[in-house]
Amino acid sequence: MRLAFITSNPGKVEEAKRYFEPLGVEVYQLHMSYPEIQADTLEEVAEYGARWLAGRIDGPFFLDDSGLFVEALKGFPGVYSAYVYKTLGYWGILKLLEGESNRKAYFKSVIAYWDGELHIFRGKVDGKITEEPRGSGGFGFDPVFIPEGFDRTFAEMTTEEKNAISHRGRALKAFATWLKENLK
Ligand code: ITT
Ligand code: NA
Repeated sequence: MRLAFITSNPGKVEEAKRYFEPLGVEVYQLHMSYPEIQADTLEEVAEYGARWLAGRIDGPFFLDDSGLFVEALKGFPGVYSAYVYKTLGYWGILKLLEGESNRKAYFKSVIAYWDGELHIFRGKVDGKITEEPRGSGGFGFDPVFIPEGFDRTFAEMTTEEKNAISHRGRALKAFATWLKENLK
């Protein structure tokens, strides 16, 4: 089976592939833009996108909508993470947190899988925002995020290490486990 991952982000595809190879499912990147609505939750954004794409793509596909939620910023950038990353980058987050001692944050991923019906899988990881960026792996906000129980940023980890604990890794694991049960 071939499974399209609708995303503009090759880093996400890199993380996803490893979960499906063992199932004999080939995940490939399909860069197709879809409307990312302004909504309060990642779930709404993911679901709207998947339903919009459903009429336009043959075969099963999935997409992932993720966000970084910073406690001291009342959850910002959250659903605006992609926009904030493009405009301010992770430096913008460090700047907003200057002098702030509460560095708590979490990442959340919502995967929407369409196979004629919609299936939603979620993952979350708690952690904190660094004072300075560190590491060159991963993508996005990885250089400024340290997951709970670690002293390295996601950007200082291998893909395997990040996957084992990350928001996306957890959502992908739930998805791959479900798919294994439901593949005919
Ligand atoms: P899509 O085409 O799949 O939407 P995107 O990069 O725009 O790709 P999102 O809207 O889901 O993805 O992501 C929101 C932002 O959060 C975006 O700037 C990402 O780089 C960042 N982000 C998402 N997952 C991340 C992760 O695992 N580590 C670091 N940053 C992440
Ligand atoms: Na996006």
